[in-house]
Amino acid sequence: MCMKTALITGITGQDGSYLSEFLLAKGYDVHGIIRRSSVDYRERIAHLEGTPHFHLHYGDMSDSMGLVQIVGKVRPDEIYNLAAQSHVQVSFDSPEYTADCDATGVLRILEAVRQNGLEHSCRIYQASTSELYGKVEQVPQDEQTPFHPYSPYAVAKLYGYWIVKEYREAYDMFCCSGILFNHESERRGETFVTRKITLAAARIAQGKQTKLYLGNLSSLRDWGYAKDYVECMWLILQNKRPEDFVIATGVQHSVREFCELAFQYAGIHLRWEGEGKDEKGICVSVSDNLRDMDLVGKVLVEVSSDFYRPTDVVNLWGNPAKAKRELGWNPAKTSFEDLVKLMVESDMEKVRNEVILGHARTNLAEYLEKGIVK
Ligand code: NAP
Ligand code: G4F
Repeated sequence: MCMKTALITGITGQDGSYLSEFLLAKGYDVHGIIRRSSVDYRERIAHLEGTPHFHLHYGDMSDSMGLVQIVGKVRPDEIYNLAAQSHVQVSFDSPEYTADCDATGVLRILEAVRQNGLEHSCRIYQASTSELYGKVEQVPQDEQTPFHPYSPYAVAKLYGYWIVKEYREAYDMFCCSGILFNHESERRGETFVTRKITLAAARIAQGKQTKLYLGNLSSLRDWGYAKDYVECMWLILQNKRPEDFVIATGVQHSVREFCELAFQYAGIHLRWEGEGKDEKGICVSVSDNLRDMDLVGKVLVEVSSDFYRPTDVVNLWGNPAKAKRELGWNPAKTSFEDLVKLMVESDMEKVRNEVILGHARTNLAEYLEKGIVK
């Protein structure tokens, strides 16, 4: 069988790293686009570098000339466009950059394919998002639910969604959007709420942090496991017809519930007191191994308005019926409980083995205070 070639933008991200592993295991020749940076820090794909069939190219979603060149050189059978400024809160601070990367960037990829004459041979997956539903008009959300984007990030991604649909219809290209609901993992960026919580729970349980500050605890999400979701990206491109799919678990939880369970897996039982910005998570008991840590009765979680957004999406809940029926994808492979557990276990281990570089990255202030990093 002839080896297929895939090009992944955003290969250094959470999803890019899992997708690379998935495609390499399927026998693909995998090419990825990375950004030049002053620090060569590619933690998520370091284990793949130097292996056969894994290649990296410098490029940027804001640089169409570079993208045209890479696509022309690689001549991929499949492109997975995962690169994005993916943080919703950051999109309020950098709206123009977010639009350039997340909206116009999609157009640049589509045009790079067309300009290299690959529009009828190359299939394109676009990383779309449940954020498109935004200020939701229906729960749960499926492929027919109207969009109501509610952040600069979501507005940019909406352009990506429509330009993909437009190129599919105008030029008969096989390009599709996966409307993915939140998916998390041990490799999730540390400022997304789930990872922020599991890392804090692990650090508090090991005496390396005293408190966790969060924003809206009542926000509801449909959280799945990233490793399960990359399979679906691939399935969408193996489908007979180019179509868009909602990818979700169909189960919804609040930030508060995620937090409570994560602390529980770290050996800390929380009780909630107060409401809104005055709500607090207080330690009511600890597991035997944490008994000498003096945590009981202490406030470990507080709300800070720093983490509130100008407009927040608060009720995401996906209906994955179409993906289940037409792609044979199993949305129930990893339960919410298993997801939280595997993230906490991984962070417990990481915090235990924190080396100076990693520690300085997550807690520079503490290291400066101790005089280890000048
Ligand atoms: P992520 O961890 O933040 O990774 C984003 C990737 O995009 C990184 O490799 C990053 O490179 C790259 N990137 C950012 N700006 C770029 C630019 N200007 N040029 C080239 N590369 C650039 O995100 P993720 O969680 O893996 O998500 C992957 C995609 O799915 C994103 O498009 C995201 O918006 C979308 N999505 C994610 C979720 C989710 O819950 N995870 C849900 C729905 C949709 P650096 O490493 O250099 O920063
Ligand atoms: O973890 P989050 O930052 O993820 P968000 O905004 O849902 O975006 C993620 O999922 C999208 C799919 O729906 C992707 F398109 C996007 O790229 C990204 O991967 O926040 C989740 C919820 C929000 O309602 C937020 O207001 O948690 C709430 N939250 C409460 N406290 C917090 C915090 N979010 C963050 N990041 N930090 C907090 O302290």
